[in-house]
Formats: sequence, C-alpha cells, structure tokens
Amino acid sequence: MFENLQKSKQYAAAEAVATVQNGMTVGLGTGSTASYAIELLAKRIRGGLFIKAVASSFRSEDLAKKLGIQLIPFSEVDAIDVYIDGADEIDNDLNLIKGGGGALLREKILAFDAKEFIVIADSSKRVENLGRFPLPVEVVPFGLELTVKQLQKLGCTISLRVEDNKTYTTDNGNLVIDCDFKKIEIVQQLHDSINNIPGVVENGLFLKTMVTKLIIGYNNGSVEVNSARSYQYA
Ligand code: A5P
Repeated sequence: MFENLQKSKQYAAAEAVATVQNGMTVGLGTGSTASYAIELLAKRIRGGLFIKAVASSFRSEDLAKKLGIQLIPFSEVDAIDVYIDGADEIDNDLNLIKGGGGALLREKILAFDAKEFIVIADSSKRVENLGRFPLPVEVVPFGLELTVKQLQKLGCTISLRVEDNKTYTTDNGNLVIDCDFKKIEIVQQLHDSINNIPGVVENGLFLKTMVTKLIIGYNNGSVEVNSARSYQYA
C-alpha cells in the first residue's frame, strides 16, 4: 500500500513534541520532518507551553521565528534538554546518515550536547546497512582538490554539492561533498577516517551512541518508539 510519507513524518514529529515539557531548552533540527516538529512545538507554545530553543540552521531559525518560538543565544544555554531531528538513513543499531539538507555540522553540535536526541522519521529511512544515501561531508573550500583525493582513497565516488546551478555553501561558509560508498561496513571506522582528513570539518555519520530514541511514524497514525538500547531492526 502507498504510504503517505508526509503524514508519517507528522505523526513521528507529534510523538516527539509531546515529550517536551515546560522550561526545557529544545534543539530544533533541520529538514522536512524536523519542520513538522517545529510547527507542532509552536502550536503547543500557543497553547501555553514555555520553552527556549536553539536552531541547527538558518532555515529552521527562520521558521521558528516566524512561528513565534523564542530562540536564545548559545551563551544562555545551560544544556539542551532535547534535540529533535530527522535522518536520511537509520541502521539496525541506530547509526545515522544525516546532512541531506546540508546542516550536518550544526545538527551534530546540537545533538552531541543534548541530554536526549530523538530521531523522527518515516519507515523509508530504515536500512540494514548505511551507505545507499551518499554520505554528506562538510569541507573547507581551501585545498578542496586535495581533500577530495583523500576522500576518494576511502573508496567512494564523490560529487561536490550543487544547488540552483551554484556550488552549495553551508551556513558555515563551507562546501559539501556527497560521498557514495554504496554500503558502509564499519560505521565508526569510516567516521573516524573521514574526520582525520585535515580539510574535513565534519561528516554526516551520527554514531549510535548519540541517539537516545527513535520514533518511526506510519500514515495510519501509529508510531513505533524505540529507545536506543533495546532497539532492533524489525
Ligand atoms: C538536514 O541536514 C538533514 O540532516 C535532515 O535531518 C535529513 O536530511 C532528513 O530530512 P527530511 O526530514 O527532510 O527527510
């Protein structure tokens, strides 16, 4: 049966937003699923919920401001209580590929700090092995050709991200190389090898230790909630 992915994303987002409590500092993710969470959070705020928020991209910041969510500077963040974001691929162990929307560095900074990182997605994001979705890697513009050569040595086919016929630039003024590995065998090893290349700022592999909860939504309104420790691929 055809699954309405937008509805599935909304249900996953709603389940995550329902866990947010008064007084929390909330990290706002980036992408279509995270945007649903931002909209639902704004709705709860209109209903009386009081929170502070930080955003993982200019796009999410703009959306939050437009919807009346109070954003605070990082100097005022004691700790992020919960970070809610989508993913491009989710494996059996809750390792993720993120960064399809180009915000991987800011997303990882927020997710790493958060006491709870809730991943929200439709079921199409679940895979047995990461790697069919090309892995986004944020790199500095200087020495691009040399960094590309080092990435290729790791066994991938690379493409420099382009948007609207222009080289894509991240919110941090960097570039994104999408690395097609087809199948990633040892996630942690690849993560470390990529980040050991000097021109690399960050890569889109989010290791399982970061994720505390996965919420998969289905278009019939049901959700599957898995805590990181007990989650198994179904
Ligand atoms: C943004 O940079 C990404 O990490 C997104 O979280 C990811 O691409 C998922 O996006 P969707 O929710 O739009 O599928």
